[in-house]
Amino acid sequence: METVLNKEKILSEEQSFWKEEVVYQIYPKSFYDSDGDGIGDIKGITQKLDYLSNLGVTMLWICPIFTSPMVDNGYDIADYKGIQVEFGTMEDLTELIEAAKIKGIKLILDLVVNHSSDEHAWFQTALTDSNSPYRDYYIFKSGEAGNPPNNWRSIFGGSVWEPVQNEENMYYFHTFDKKQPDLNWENPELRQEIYEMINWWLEKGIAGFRIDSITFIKKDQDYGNAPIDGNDGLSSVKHKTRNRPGIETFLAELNRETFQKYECVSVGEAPGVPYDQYDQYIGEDGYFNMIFDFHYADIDVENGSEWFRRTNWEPQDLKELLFKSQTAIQNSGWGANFLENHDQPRSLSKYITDETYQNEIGAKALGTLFFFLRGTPFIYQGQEIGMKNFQRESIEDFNDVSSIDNYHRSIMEGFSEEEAMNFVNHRSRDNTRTPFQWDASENAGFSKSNKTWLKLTGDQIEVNAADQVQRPESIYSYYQQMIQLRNRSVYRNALIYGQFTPLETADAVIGYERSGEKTLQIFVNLSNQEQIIEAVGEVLLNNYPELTEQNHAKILKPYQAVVIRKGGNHD
Ligand code: TEU
Repeated sequence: METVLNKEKILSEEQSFWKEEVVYQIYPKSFYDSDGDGIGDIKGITQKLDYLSNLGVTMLWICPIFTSPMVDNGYDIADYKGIQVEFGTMEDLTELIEAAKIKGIKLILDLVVNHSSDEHAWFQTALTDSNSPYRDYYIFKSGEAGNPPNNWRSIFGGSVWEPVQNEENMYYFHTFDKKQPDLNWENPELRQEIYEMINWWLEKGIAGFRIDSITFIKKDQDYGNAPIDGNDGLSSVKHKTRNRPGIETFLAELNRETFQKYECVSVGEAPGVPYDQYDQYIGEDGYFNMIFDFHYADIDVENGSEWFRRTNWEPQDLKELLFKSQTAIQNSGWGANFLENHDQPRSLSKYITDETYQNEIGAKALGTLFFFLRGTPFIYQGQEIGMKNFQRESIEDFNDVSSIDNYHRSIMEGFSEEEAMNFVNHRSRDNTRTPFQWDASENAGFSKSNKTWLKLTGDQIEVNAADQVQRPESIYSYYQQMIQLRNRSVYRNALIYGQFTPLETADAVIGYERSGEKTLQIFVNLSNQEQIIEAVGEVLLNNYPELTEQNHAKILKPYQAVVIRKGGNHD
């Protein structure tokens, strides 16, 4: 495997606090419900800080908690400086920030500025008064001969254009749901309002932001039609609005006016950025400290938002994508590594293709694979106890707008209802949004009442935190050990700042090296067959009780994963 490494960059690897963090992502609606309304809340997070601190994480990313009609569970913000009632109050948030700080845990929030909610005061004014300055905070356009201004399809299905009531032939633009109108970044006043809001939050003492959908803020100003790419006669909005020329001006300004002024962390959600542009995003003067790369997260579908185009991927494909990603990021800057998030299915169900191993062995193997990559690891709630996808039978059981859209689009593309349901079960964003499984009880200990806003996954008897925290060989305990090894052992320097180098292995094994003062090798067998590896050294972490040696080689059992200190004791 050919790897081009920027040696100078690696030698001068700069130390930064955000490179050393272990981040835990919280979907607040589903984490812990402290007041019995069936919806998780901020106090619920504060009450579970011991659990998080015992796990060893050092930073929390909390998905949107701002005032919102909750059409997209908070990614539709009606007041950027308000807290959504069911999540609690600003006092609750301040209390959480303080309590977390005592435990050495920082907090980052979600910054959603590609769009707002249609219930935001700006949009309401824009709608009711077409002469108001707020009209230009959004994107309004006249239709063409009774049709919308163009043929773009929104990410959640249907046209990106929604007719404006009581105004003939007038539409507003939305990349996502129609209740999420896009903000018009071309307007300098709007941009200043956004920067002021960001700085207001940073002054409050949060450690930074994860920045939502940020590659969508620049739209091709011709607003021209694009080639039809589906049976609905539309063309994905991505072609003309994702990472488009001109975005560099907005992103550079955003960085200059906000993040750069603070000792904060900025993590961009940046799908659609080609590797040859990573320098601009995460290079020395990059717009962000790090970005999420989705190239391998979406390995099971041809296009992240079209779940009916499933692929038949092999471990070798994942390996190639992963190495390509790591190499590109290493050449430019720093990455944010993840197995799961609130938009993805559960990793055990996605990456472990033999169901027999969608268990503690499989979960630890995947943990090992991602956790020691170069970059800051992000653990998504429930991943550390091996939560899996559900199997729903009716589309009625879904809350996620994208699941409902993909179900109907699959049928429109010619698939049966059964096939459509199968696609949605595999990919639904609800898979990672079900209530956290705290214990084996009927509501999994998620809420003080028996209510839950979303149906449980249902396997809390086998998979729950109460069982795992007290069991030394559990997935949770294994994650504790991984965090310990990365952040608090003599291998810290190698595992955080060390160089990433791919290793030559059998197709089904992913192997890589992290080298700093010491050198560690990570091997993960992603198949249900035994695989031979060549490695010499002390085993530091293993998801099986032992590692078989045979004629100077080592044999990995199905889905076995090991971390080895290269060369043994004298290295
Ligand atoms: O998601 C943006 C988005 O487009 C993702 O669906 C992305 O394309 C995909 O993950 C790549 O595989 C963000 C939020 O994470 C999501 O929850 C929101 O629904 C969306 O923005 C709108 O705010």
